[in-house]
Amino acid sequence: MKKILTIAGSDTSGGAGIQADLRTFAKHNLYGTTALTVIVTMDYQNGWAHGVSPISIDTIKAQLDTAFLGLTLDTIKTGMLPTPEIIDLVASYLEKVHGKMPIVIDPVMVCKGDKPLFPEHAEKIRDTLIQYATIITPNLFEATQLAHMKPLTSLEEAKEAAEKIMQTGGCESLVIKGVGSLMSPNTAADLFYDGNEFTLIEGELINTTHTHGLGCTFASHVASFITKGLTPKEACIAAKKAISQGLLKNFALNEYVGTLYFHDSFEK
Ligand code: PXL
Repeated sequence: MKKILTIAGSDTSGGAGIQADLRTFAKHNLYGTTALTVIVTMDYQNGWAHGVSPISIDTIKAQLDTAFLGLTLDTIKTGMLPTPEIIDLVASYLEKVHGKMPIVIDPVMVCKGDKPLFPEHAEKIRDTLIQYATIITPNLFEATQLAHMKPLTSLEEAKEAAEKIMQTGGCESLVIKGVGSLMSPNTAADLFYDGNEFTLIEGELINTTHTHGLGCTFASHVASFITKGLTPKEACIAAKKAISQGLLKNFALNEYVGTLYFHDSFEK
């Protein structure tokens, strides 16, 4: 059975993080293994404010040694890496396997809202991590930060951001999620770029705020489809379809947050 290691955080509410990752891998009949970087909690009595508790470096290292030394990995996916030290540690492990297996980096920078988890988060991810990626999956905010640009306002600017990220970061490919919201009329398009050509991946526009965990789930689908033999571009197209199906059946977790349903199975 093919194995994916997710190096990511625990979302106690269950919609995002390793909970979303493992659920998605399972839907693909892939074996998920984890290195937990942080535990995220939510304060129900305080507007669902997020608490972020990083795991100690020693414990993360022990988990990474477990996976890298003790398991035969096929693919690696990263999610929330909440401190510069944790990013450095993860990068040192990715360096060892760079070129030997696909690496999918979801450059998670915020928990809720638009405040990065620490100052210079984007620079740290860009300068330390992205060079090892087969593909990175930023949303509009993350792409803006990684490209060091003002908030993106058009598809042309999104393309400029993609080129900048690739030049400075050095990833093999990237997909900027949600560029359709910059287009008129609004669409649900994502922008894939492999350094040569841009592909606009259109999806169904589904009007809901129940989108918690969407980014983690998308990146996990991408990692899963790549593990099953699709190219990064094909994987993004397939992941987009899977996400649309999940969003059509979105549901509320409580009055603050809702998430997407997970479709029963995703064959290639
Ligand atoms: O969606 C970003 C994200 C990633 N990882 C974890 C999270 C969240 C958002 O809450 O909790 C663990």
